[in-house]
Amino acid sequence: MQDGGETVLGGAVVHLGHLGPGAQRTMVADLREVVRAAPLFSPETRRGKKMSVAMTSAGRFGWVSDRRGYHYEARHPSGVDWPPIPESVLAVWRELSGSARLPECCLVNFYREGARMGLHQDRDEADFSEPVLSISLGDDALFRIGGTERGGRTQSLWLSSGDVLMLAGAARLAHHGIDRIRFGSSTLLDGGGRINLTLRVVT
Ligand code: MD6
Ligand code: FE
Repeated sequence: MQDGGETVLGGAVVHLGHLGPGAQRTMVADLREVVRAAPLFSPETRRGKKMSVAMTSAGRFGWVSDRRGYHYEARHPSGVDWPPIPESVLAVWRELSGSARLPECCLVNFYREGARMGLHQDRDEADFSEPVLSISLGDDALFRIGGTERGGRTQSLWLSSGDVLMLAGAARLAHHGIDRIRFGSSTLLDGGGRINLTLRVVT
């Protein structure tokens, strides 16, 4: 572990540089196995627009988006079970989440050049007293966070590889998104890009 301290942005707690280079590489190797079992796909929004981010999941539930809207599914679109959440990822949850439960979904978001994620809330889970924890790997990303209500003031922060961000308590339902990535800013992933993992208790 190589901790660069903590900062708070709009109620989100960010553990800067929580994962050192070795831990990041181990996690990427574990994620290659996840993607081999459950390949990345590009979901459509409810309006039928392709998302710029490619996704897959690990755990008991995976997060999917299609014409029926956003929801959790017990299987990958190919019909296979989602692979288990890697131990290297669970270790971060155990260390930082403060939760007595384990995550039931690890959503894997992959950002290629030009990918972004619009402002949204994570609200498809049953228990908002459980935190959502996210891990950034690869290229830097401009993270934006606002309040629980739409349309308020927002604040931004560049997230780097190894940073861990937590939405909990009053910030659990804050709007947030990724405006852009600095493609090629990290050498962690061959070919560049960014991986973001979000860990959630679903039920
Ligand atoms: C991303 N993150 O960093 C998008 N959600 O690519 C999220 O959507 C997110 O960072 C919930 C909690 C933390 C997050
Ligand atoms: Fe989110």
